[in-house]
Amino acid sequence: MTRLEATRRLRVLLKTEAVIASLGHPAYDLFEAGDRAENFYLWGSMGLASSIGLGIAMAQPGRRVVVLDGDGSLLMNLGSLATIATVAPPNLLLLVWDNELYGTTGGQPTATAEGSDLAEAAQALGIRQAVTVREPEAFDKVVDRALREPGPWVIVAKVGESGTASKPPLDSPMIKRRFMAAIGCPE
Ligand SMILES: Cc1ncc(C[n+]2csc(CCOP(=O)(O)OP(=O)(O)O)c2C)c(N)n1
Ligand SMILES: [Mg+2]
Repeated sequence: MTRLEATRRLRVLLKTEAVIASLGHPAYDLFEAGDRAENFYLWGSMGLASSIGLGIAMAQPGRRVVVLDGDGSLLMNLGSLATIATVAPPNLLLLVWDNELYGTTGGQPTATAEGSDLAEAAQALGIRQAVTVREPEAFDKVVDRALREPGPWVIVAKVGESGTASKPPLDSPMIKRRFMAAIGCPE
């Protein structure tokens, strides 16, 4: 399963969820899978998607929040898992696209290529519902569950590269304004 295939599978399950995509390929694939105003595409701030998602989940407990992180990005901000475990927002799903690479910058291997296990790290830090999936059917099943049942959830999806060419507009203020309006936040 490539990251784009997995993102497309997620897209069909989405309703009003806020979706925060980490910079680079995770954001490009989310845009390619289907733009929506509730999508927040990062163009920088590597590592901070999970922190942003945590804040939104805390501010809007009545809305599901999905974070699409990269393995390299989450590794830069691993402490975020401990904060998520401590705050334990039931409406947060952290989906990690683990391609074992810094794909966006040319494919340098990350620590997960050497065996570091991000789902085990999440569990060790106190997030009970943390799993790794590899197959599309298992992905659909656990994501569907995580969108309905209380979290926090961490789903590490082992994915291949996608080669997506399209990108969201390089206009962060517009992306922010549109997103804030879509989730009903005054600026
Ligand atoms: C602080 C910081 N360091 C490095 C970069 C350069 N950079 C942008 S995307 C990226 C790779 C991200 O890897 P990952 O999160 O695994 O996502 P992938 O590209 O593999 O989908 C890097 C190193 C950056 N933008 N900011
Ligand atoms: Mg990666």
